[in-house]
Amino acid sequence: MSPAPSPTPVPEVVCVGESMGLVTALGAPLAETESAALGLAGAEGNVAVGLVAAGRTAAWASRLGDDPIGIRISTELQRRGVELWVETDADAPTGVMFKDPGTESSSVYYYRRGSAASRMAAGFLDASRLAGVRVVHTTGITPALSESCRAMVDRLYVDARAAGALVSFDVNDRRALWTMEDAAATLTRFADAADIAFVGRDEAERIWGTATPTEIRAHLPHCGLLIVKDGDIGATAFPGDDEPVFVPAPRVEVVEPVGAGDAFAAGFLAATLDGAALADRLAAGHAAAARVLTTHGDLPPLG
Ligand code: KDG
Repeated sequence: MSPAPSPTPVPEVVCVGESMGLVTALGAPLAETESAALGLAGAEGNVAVGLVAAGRTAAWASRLGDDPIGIRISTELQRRGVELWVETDADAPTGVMFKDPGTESSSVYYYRRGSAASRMAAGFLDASRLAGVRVVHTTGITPALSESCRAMVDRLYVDARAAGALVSFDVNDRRALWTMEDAAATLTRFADAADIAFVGRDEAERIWGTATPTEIRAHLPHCGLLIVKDGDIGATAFPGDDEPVFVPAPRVEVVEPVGAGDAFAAGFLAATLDGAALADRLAAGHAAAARVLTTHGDLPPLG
């Protein structure tokens, strides 16, 4: 009798959110350029890639259109070792994003309303699939996509907890997606309820008016472990009632900043799974972010 097939191992982290085709202007602004690079973007998919690059196992859960951009995204994520938990939608397209790159900040333009991923809804991810998963990661982009996505994130928190997984949430405010009022309230709710939350000091100031890491902590008192990133200065972790831990950022020559926050989250979560000390987890976040800051893509270079 042949042995029973071994069960598929459960990924350590499941990252839930939209990935899109990415068109980046080359050599001149989008309005003028005749050349562009075609790639992919999407915060949660980027985190899954970063986790795999750091030696962990990760799945990306989302929906894609039945189109070449969807195929491109799934092929690229799979090539980078990410497990796909993906539904294909025959009636809605894969979203696309255009980018005018800049060293300080890049301008982005979305063509994602009504996308296949925006149709994620509560129950999209069957709770039973989360058994054995250690971390479920999503970002503030996902609840901004649609009402049904927001309900999906609410359910995800409940199902992840029931499965014994940590909930990780990166605030990632994307101004173009929703009103400030909606963002401020919804991002507070999800960040405060997370086991691990990441937020940029500057984005927190923009959405909540909180100037310092301590003020951000006071705004999110219930979050299990709050990480406040302050650009090239460094990052502070606020663990429960314990003293905060600050680790300065390494000096790097920034080529393009988009994707660095995702890389930071991936590095931090990978070190968390390794059981590293808090300062080392922050340092791992900085090191991963530095690799993306010094290149043009959203993703760490292959190889
Ligand atoms: O996080 C870096 C980009 O990939 C990301 O901003 C794209 O998910 C994205 C979005 O919605 O802007």
